[in-house]
Amino acid sequence: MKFTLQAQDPLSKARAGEMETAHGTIQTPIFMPVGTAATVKAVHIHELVNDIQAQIILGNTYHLYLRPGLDVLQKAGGLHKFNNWNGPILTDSGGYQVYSLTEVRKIKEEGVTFRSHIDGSKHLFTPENVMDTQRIIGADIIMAFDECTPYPCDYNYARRSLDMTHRWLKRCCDRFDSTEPLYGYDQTLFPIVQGSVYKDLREKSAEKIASFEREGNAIGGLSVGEPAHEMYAMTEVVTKILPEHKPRYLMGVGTPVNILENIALGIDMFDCVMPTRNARNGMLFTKQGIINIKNKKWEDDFSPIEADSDLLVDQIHTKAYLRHLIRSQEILGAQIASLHNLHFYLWLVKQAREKIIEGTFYDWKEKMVKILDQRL
Ligand code: PRF
Repeated sequence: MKFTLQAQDPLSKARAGEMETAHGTIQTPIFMPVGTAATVKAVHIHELVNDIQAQIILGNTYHLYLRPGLDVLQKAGGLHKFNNWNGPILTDSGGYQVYSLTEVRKIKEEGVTFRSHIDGSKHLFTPENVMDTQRIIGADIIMAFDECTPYPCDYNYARRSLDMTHRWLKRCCDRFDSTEPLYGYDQTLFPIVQGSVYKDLREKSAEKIASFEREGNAIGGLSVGEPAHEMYAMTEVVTKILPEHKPRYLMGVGTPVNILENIALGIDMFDCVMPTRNARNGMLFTKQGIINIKNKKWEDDFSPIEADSDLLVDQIHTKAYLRHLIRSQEILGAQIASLHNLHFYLWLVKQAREKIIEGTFYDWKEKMVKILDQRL
């Protein structure tokens, strides 16, 4: 993987860059649609490619390992062949899903034992087997196995957890570096900074993570319920330490405002279920602000979903129609709203990139934050 910095905003730490992966080039800052179970929920690959020009999607080790399982994925020739997405894929390691989705789990030095949320069966994830699994999935960017601490988190727990995440990282790197890609496409491993909301732990973790000298770095453990100002404070502490010339990925973030503020702090990559999950409940992100399409206000509004959008479904369908579909729990409602929201998120990061290149990012960001904080 190669990362080139192309521009830096004069009034913030925002940057524009380009990442070359084995399955194609990504222009940063970028948002990665979440495709948990080998699909971006309710969105067809054809739409990702043609309607919204997604540049990279995310997959989840935890879900893919449980279903369809490694046997099927390996027989398919990897996830790219299985779902026919030919662009870059990043997989999360399961180091978050096992904590957020499973109830019975035990975290030990060896790894994490948990019960499947699907059938209750018992499994063990270790730094080593999670590397092997991501090799089999065939992701271009694979994530280290970490512990994402909850919020709030006791200082001593956060410190001990962090030390274990660092020991796990060494084991991840050893396994990754002694194995090869299975399908002829290069893969790269990103380590993850943790440390809850404690400045000294974040600094210690960022220094440790940087010392591994991988091709990119991630920040985890944020957007887990802490106030936004604490998230921004931690991003700022960490981006000061992580190397300039490597991509920085802030995991699981966030709202449009969170994304803009973190771009301003020097983050290059984001992912979040918000645009797709909230779409299914009727929350729409627009250039004018955030809408709940289920509101009575839209009952007889026959204007397009978004008049100045270049997305087909925004043009040909009305707010009243989408309101009806979502309220009736029609599958098509989820499809239209998900595509609309992903289109908005990708528009937002593309705009950010253009403004950074023009040197006008900061003022534009301030203006957009005011608009996107509003609920219409
Ligand atoms: N670790 C991993 N994946 C994640 C997170 C993390 O801390 C987060 C936190 N927002 C989202 N996804 N491995």
